[in-house]
Amino acid sequence: HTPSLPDIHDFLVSLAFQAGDIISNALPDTSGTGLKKNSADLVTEYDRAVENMISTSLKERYPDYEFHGEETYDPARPLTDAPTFVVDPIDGTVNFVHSFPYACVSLGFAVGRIPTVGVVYNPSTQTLYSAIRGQGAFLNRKTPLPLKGGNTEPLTGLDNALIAVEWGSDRSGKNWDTKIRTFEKLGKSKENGGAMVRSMRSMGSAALNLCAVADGTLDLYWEGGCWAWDVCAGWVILTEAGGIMADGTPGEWEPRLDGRKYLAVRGAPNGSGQRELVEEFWSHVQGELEY
Ligand code: LIP
Repeated sequence: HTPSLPDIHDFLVSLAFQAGDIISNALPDTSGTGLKKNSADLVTEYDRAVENMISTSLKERYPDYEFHGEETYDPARPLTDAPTFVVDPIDGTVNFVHSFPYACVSLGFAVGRIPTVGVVYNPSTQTLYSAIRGQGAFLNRKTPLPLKGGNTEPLTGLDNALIAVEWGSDRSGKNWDTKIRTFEKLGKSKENGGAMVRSMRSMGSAALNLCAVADGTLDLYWEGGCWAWDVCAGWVILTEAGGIMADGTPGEWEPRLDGRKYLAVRGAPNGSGQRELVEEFWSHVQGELEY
């Protein structure tokens, strides 16, 4: 029989807590062992151990579903339309290695490439975000998102917005130039042709950035270069909390799960100001992101 979405949600929550235990008891080191392509792109034994635990458990319980995970990704087997678990065992590995408390396990489930179930757990703060498509998003399974204490008023422009952007791990080439020139434009005063955003954060976890936009503590998040496993779970949480996901590249209202360029905006009453904020942001993007 076909497993129900609540069954999948609850199983992902239990895996998130098990993963959280491994992450909390870990003793990572910052010395540079486990570099992937450079000193900003890390993988630890814990990323591999957590992914292995998660994929083994998922294959046992849901043998018919595909698995797409960061540490076992094979470019020859891209994401398909089949029901697929899309998993990042530790999103924010740099933070994890430095014990900066903004890392999480990100467990998504996509059907027809549509993010359908999302579970994101930060063991440092014991914060669980989760959502099922069409059934709302919640903090710690009880409190509906967006949070009452978060910003739920209409969006009125980048000058009133707290936004997240990320450096990513590519530190050269055209994409890097595009990001840095965009960051400069976003921050600069209006008299000098900038957007004068209220402020920008680069906290180092795509999944937690999406959850912060979902709960209303951030207004917007833009990134190019991250992967489906970084965003699948957070995407469901975001949209179930009333937020919208557009493409990181100007003009694209229909982002792809594996498109590697994303622009998330928080919920607002009747979506008030959401599309305008996306368009204002796009007008400041300084070039093409090529992923
Ligand atoms: C990281 C992201 C981060 C992004 C990095 C990287 P990891 O995920 O969440 O926001 O800037 O490029 O993809 O590698 O820690 O799982």
